[in-house]
Amino acid sequence: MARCALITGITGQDGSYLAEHLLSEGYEVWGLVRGQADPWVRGRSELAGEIRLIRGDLLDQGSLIAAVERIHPDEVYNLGAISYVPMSWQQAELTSEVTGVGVLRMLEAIRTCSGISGSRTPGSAQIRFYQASSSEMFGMVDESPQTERTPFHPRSPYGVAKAYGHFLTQNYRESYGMFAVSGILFNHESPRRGPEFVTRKVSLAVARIKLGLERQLRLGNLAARRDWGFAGDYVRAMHLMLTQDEPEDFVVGTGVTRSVEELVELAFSLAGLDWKEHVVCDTAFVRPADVNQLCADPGKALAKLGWKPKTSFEELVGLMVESDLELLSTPGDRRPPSFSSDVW
Ligand code: NAP
Ligand code: F7E
Repeated sequence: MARCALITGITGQDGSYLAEHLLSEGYEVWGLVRGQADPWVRGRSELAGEIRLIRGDLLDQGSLIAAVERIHPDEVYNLGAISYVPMSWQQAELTSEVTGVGVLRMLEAIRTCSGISGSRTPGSAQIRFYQASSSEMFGMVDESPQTERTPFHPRSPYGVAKAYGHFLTQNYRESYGMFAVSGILFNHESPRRGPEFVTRKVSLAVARIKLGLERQLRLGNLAARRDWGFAGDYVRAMHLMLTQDEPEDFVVGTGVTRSVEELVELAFSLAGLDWKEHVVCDTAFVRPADVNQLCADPGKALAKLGWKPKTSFEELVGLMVESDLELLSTPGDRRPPSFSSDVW
């Protein structure tokens, strides 16, 4: 029988790539969707019609229990979150509830549906759980590169909420013997990235400027450094983590760090533009507390998972610029296709 996976955050960047990957591995894939509107995966997946949907919300414990009871998944990937760091200052309580306490609700849904009670019973839970932890937990780092043992010093309500979810996942593993793991993923991007994140903001602006639709791009901290990889590569690591014999946490990144300025320079040059003629620094985009630099040491993932990234930074930025040039050059209705299946 096909293995069955439930993905929260199916409408997001990673949800779509993970769903495609699991479908290609022969999985039955379910996605949790919230709200009343007819959901769709923002045209992100050719395979949208093959994904089954169930209604639920990380704010609503009952809906998560009902989803797990209905589907009986072999694996749960908790990707749902408020994931945009600046929003986490504007809606700190909501971020804590969704990105942080949402992890507790999902773990509790699995625990209760698996009939696990107070005592530690190793291996008793059949449902394997993946938590989308983040390099934002490292925050203000005093060692580089960062490993699974680097201490956390989160710099935003988002980073704090992720640290809570991370420790809780570890705690449920240790308390109840659940197969619950965290992937500490560094920034990963794609043509499906939300337009508010810096890579996509830049690739969209390059396309607009190239096509004469705009002249200026306003950005915040150009000195910030990130370890940027391709989302399509990173979802393979998520899946590999749930196929291990023992539940363990892994850092996933490329091990190479670049500044926002380097990103901008490359993206503009790919379109034959000089970034200095178009980019303006605007304090409106500077954060109350930024993470100045992050760089992964993915050594454990390379050695134990046999995972490694296939897409270079240059290829990634090229993909994004090319995709946005095509997107903005194409006239007509680019509304994405609907899911063909019903929503539970
Ligand atoms: P994303 O594109 O922002 O997607 C977030 C998803 O969360 C969306 O599907 C959204 O659904 C869903 N969501 C929001 N509130 C929810 C709620 N109350 N209940 C259920 N679902 C809810 O994020 P992503 O880039 O794919 O990232 C996936 C996960 O990895 C997130 O947890 C993120 O924090 C984490 N992460 C991302 C990165 C990265 O660089 N991309 C790095 C480390 C960790 P709607 O469409 O309904 O809003
Ligand atoms: O910012 C700087 C900004 O918003 C990257 C999320 O997926 O990765 C992501 O979080 C850097 C920051 O991503 C602008 O100050 C400058 O230093 O693309 P970002 P993020 O905050 O690193 C982690 C791993 C996650 O887990 C998160 O969910 O770029 N920057 N100027 C700017 N950033 C934005 N967004 N917009 C600017 O104008």
